[in-house]
Amino acid sequence: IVKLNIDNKSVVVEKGTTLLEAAKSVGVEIPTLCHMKLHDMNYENNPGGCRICVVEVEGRRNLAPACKTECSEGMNINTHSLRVVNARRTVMELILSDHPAECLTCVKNGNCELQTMAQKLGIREIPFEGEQSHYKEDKSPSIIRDMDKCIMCRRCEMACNEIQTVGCLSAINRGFESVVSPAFEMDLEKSTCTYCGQCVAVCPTGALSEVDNTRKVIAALVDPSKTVIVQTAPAVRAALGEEFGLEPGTLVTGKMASALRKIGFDKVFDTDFAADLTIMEEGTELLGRLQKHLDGDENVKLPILTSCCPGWVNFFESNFPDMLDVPSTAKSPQQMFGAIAKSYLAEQMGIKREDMVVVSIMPCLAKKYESQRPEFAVDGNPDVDFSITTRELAQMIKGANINFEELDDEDFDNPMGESTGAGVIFANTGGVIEAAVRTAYEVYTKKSLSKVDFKELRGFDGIRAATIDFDGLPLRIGIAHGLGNARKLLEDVQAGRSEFHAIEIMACPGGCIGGAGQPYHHGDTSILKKRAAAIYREDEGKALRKSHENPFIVKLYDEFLGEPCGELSHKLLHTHYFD
Ligand code: HC1
Ligand code: SF4
Repeated sequence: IVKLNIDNKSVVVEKGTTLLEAAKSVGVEIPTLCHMKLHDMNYENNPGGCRICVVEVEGRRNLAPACKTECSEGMNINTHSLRVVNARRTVMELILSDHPAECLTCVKNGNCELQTMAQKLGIREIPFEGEQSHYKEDKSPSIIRDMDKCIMCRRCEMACNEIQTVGCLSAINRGFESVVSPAFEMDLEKSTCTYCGQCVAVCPTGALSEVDNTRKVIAALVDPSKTVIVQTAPAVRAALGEEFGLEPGTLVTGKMASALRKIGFDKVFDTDFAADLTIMEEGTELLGRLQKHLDGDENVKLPILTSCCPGWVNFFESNFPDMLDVPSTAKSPQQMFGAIAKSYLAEQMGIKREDMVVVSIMPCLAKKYESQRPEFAVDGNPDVDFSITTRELAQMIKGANINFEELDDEDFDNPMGESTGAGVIFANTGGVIEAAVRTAYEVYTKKSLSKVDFKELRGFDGIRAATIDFDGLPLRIGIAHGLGNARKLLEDVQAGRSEFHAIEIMACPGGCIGGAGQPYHHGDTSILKKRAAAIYREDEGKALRKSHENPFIVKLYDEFLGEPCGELSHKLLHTHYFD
């Protein structure tokens, strides 16, 4: 334990605590551009690079970086002396001297930590004439790298290497030339990037951003020959409100449906419907493999792995090419939605496939890439035409001058807008497998579940395990969120020592509620927990909470698909993987 004073407040902290953390514990926020701690997840980026966090330590000649200075007994710290403020301004002016002054048109305008800091420090001119760096722009189907805007905070490296263990981004070159890049300055598209986008989620500037598809969506909306329908992912409703100043965890499902109609979509549907459909297919696949296993088939692939997260799919395709037959073959709900919309629904609506445009609103950057995978198209016409993020939708709503807060709640359209609570909870880590258990239990045991909440599958620990009693059969379930955690479970499967029957994996910390297309959390990961709680509230409030009870899913199988994992389902709703 050490005692010290920070801005005349006495502070008691554990030995080894940095001044930055100690100050925070008494409500003194020392500004920084590079440091980021994801508290609930035990990840910290602390390269000590930006030097914005300098403070004055009584008795020392030099200012000290608060992020790299440990507290010691009796220290007297001043975090805002004139000398400190002047030093911060100079540091900021130097950082800005080689930063493109493109704020007006930058994707991060209004959300940029560099811009906010410049404003906070009252920077009005840049006295240094800096050389501008010029790197090539790198545009993948999901992510744009504009490294002229990189301030070398290294947060993206933490996300890519420590959280995700993808190992795609690292600093290359030296001095002024240094930049964060894939190896050999390769384009992201040629690298092992999974497009999870967690680098984008933590980037303080516009150096890393999502591909903006809103112009293409608007062009489709104004084209009278097109019927434009939209699907909204489960996680969007729990976060969109943040873009309009609402408290994190505010559910805006009804306002979102209303806004989408005002924007001009012809039909407003819900990806949750397709999540219910995914459970029918994936649940049937799980029970099929389980039965074979119980019958003594030694070749059956268990555990089955969920396959709805395209970041995760990209990860196993690159990192575990010897295991491509282990994951479920079920397409993601986004893609199931597109496949059904452009076959069954188009026929019902009496329109040609090529005259229907399917737009998805996703919390995710990898979904942009997923929608462009060639296997998800018929004669070059994609099942999902454009995928946009929660942030892009917020932009469209603001651009259309819609007063979001005052919108009345509206319902989704039918038939593809009806969903159960099981579809909703896909948004949270553990939710996909909980939804699968609700259906698989009833199909397997032929008994009705008295309680559908499987709290043992919920939570935020990176790796979780639970056993569910299927009427005498103990079904062992594993859950991982974050690809680094997934890697650990996968290595067990690869080595033949996994005890699980089924594993759910989502690439983003928290699952889709923590997707990289959601409103920026700026390191405050408590926001993810509030979104998760909102999703469980929506589930609890639903009249139906098991996917197989969704009446429109029942009708879809009766009228069109036949049975889960049947011939037509296989053609439309299942896929295969590539190394
Ligand atoms: Fe997800 Fe899914 S839950 S992957 O996170 O299975 O993106 O929300 O839409 O497809 O349903 C994302 C969310 C989403 C799919 C569903
Ligand atoms: Fe996308 Fe969700 Fe996977 Fe993240 S967890 S990559 S948001 S699908």
